[in-house]
Amino acid sequence: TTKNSNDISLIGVPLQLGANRSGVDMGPTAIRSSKIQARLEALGFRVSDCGDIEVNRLHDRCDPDEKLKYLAEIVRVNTKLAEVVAQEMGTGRFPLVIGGDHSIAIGTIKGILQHVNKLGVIWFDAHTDVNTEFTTTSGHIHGMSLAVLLGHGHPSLTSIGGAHKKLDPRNVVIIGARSIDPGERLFLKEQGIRVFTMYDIDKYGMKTVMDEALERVSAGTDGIHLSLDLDGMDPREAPGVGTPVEGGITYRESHFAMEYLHEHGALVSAEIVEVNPMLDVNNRTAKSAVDLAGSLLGERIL
Ligand code: HAR
Ligand code: MN
Ligand code: MN
Ligand code: MN
Repeated sequence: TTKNSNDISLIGVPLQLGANRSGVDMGPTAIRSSKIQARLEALGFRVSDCGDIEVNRLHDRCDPDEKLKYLAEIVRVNTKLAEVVAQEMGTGRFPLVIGGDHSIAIGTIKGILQHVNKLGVIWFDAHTDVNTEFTTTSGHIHGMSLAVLLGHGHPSLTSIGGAHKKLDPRNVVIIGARSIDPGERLFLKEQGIRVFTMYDIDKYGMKTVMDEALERVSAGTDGIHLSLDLDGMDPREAPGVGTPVEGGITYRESHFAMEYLHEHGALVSAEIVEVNPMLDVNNRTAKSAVDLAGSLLGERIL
């Protein structure tokens, strides 16, 4: 694995089809403009920017009743992404994927699973993204990516990178949840996934939450992946997201989580998703994303 790698591969994925809302496809540009590369280089990393995975712009409206909107193109992009992530990781580099909507977690994590057999995942998000085509009310695939990675969902999604490559629900935690659909509630319960909702963060504090989270994602695993959906943060501090939900994680709580995760070690990869510059205020959300990436990869206050 690439634990403690000094080399980072930055991979952009300007995909919006999983959210069916324009703007999030400009996330990689906004994050690069906020100087992510210089920021990581200042920490001593050698960063190579792999550029963007090509996405075909589909301007035709799809059927509003469709339960898997833009499935074919999302499968194609994620298949390519999984290949690129696996290839970069195979040369000992740390993949840092910048999106794009959260459906790209499918490609990112399937790519990582080619090298890390038992992977722990921290899913930082206001949502839980465990719908399937049978439970979704929106048809948006970004609301299904975690279910797919657990082996549940449309076969053309679950088979990306091999259907046997999947996450163990015991090694997955969700932090920051405050918008969960009825079908998702049932799924999370059946799968036994530990969800730290905003109630838990308020009640126990981020440190206690992170202690239990890290214990779960570390138990019997070979590495940890962070899937960072910026809508996990409070929309006052991260307004540039497609599906804001009030009452979120503060700027400081988010940073503490990143710093603490870095201190724990074992991080093998990360992705930053759902930054939508069209909805942003003075680029605040892209800047937050870069600040969080800094903390995650070793920046310290003192
Ligand atoms: N649960 C809703 C759906 O499935 C909303 C989903 C997601 N939005 C995200 N993902 N940004 O975290 O449509
Ligand atoms: Mn999400
Ligand atoms: Mn979300
Ligand atoms: Mn199952």
